[in-house]
Amino acid sequence: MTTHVPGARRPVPLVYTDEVATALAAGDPVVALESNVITHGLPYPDNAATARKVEQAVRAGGAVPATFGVDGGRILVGMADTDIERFAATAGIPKVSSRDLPVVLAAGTPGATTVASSLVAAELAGIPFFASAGIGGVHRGAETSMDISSDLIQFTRSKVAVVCAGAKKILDLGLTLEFLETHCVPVISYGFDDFPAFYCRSSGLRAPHRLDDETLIARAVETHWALGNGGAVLVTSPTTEEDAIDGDEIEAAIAQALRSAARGGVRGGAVTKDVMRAVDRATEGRSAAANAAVLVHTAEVGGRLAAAHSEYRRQENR
Ligand code: PSU
Ligand code: MN
Repeated sequence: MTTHVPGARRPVPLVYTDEVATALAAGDPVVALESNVITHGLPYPDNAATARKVEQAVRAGGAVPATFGVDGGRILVGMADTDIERFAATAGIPKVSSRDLPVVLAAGTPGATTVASSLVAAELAGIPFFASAGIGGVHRGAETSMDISSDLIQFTRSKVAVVCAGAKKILDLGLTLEFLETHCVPVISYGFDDFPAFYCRSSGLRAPHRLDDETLIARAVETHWALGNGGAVLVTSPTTEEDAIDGDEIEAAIAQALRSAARGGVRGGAVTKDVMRAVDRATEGRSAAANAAVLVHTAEVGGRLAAAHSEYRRQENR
C-alpha cells in the first residue's frame, strides 16, 4: 500500500506492507526498525538471519515489526522477506542518515536507514516506537574531530520513543549522555540503574532516570509530548547477563581499533562501521554472538514497550 505524506508540498511516498498498514489503522503496536544494521552490521547471510530473528523478537514482544528501507524514491515501511533478503545480499547499499535521505530519495537509488533516518521515517509513517540495539553518539576525541552522530540531533526533532541498549563503548558515553542532557532528551533506564553499553550491561555511568514499569514508561513518553516537546524519549534496557561481554575485556580492542582507524585516515560516516568491525575481529566470535543477542533483546523489549504504549493510549482515549 502506498501513501503520500499529507500536507507535504512535494509528497514523500511511503510504501506500507499490508500487515503494518492494518496494525497502524487499528492502533495496534508497531515497532520501527533500521536497516543499516542489515547492510553494514554483519556479513551475509548472518545479517539476513539476524534481521529475521529481530523481527520475530518484536512479534514475541507483542508488536508488528516495520523494518525501513529506501528504494526507487520511496520509503519502505516494513520489508517483505524478499526485501530483507535483497538488502542483506546486495553489496554496496549505502548507509543513509537523515542528511542523505533527500538526495537518495530524489535519485531513486536504494539505501539503508540509520537510527536518525529511521526516526524521520517513523514520524512520517505514524509509528511512535523504534528499536535499535545501539544508537550513534559522541565519538571519543569529538572535541577535535567534531564527530557527533546525527542520531543525537535527530532525537531533538522526531517525536518517537527509541528503545535501545545504549551505545557501544567505541563512543564517549559520558559525553553522549551530556549531549542528551543539554538537548533536553529524556533518558529512562528500564529496570536497571546504569546506562547500558550495547553488549556490555553497564557503561559505568548512572542513567538519569529509572522506571521499572512498562505502563509508567508509556505515560512518561506521552507526558513528554503533552508538555509540547517535539523530540524523542530514549528508553534503555541492558542485554541479559548470560549474553553480556565484560567491558574491560574489550577496552584494549577498542583503543587499538580507534588508533588504527585514525592512522588509516578513516573519517565521517565510515568511522562507526570501521571501528565496530575491528573490535569484532579482535574479540573473534564472542562479540558477534553477543551482538546478535543484544539486537534480539532490544527488539523484544521494544515490542513489549510498544504494546504497553498502545494499550495506554487506548485507555486514555476511552
Ligand atoms: N552504533 C552501534 N551499532 C550500529 C550503529 C551505531 O552500536 O549499528 C549504526 C546505526 O545505524 C546508527 C549509525 O544509526 O551506526 C550511526 O552512525 P554515525 O555514527 O555515522 O552517525
Ligand atoms: Mn559521524
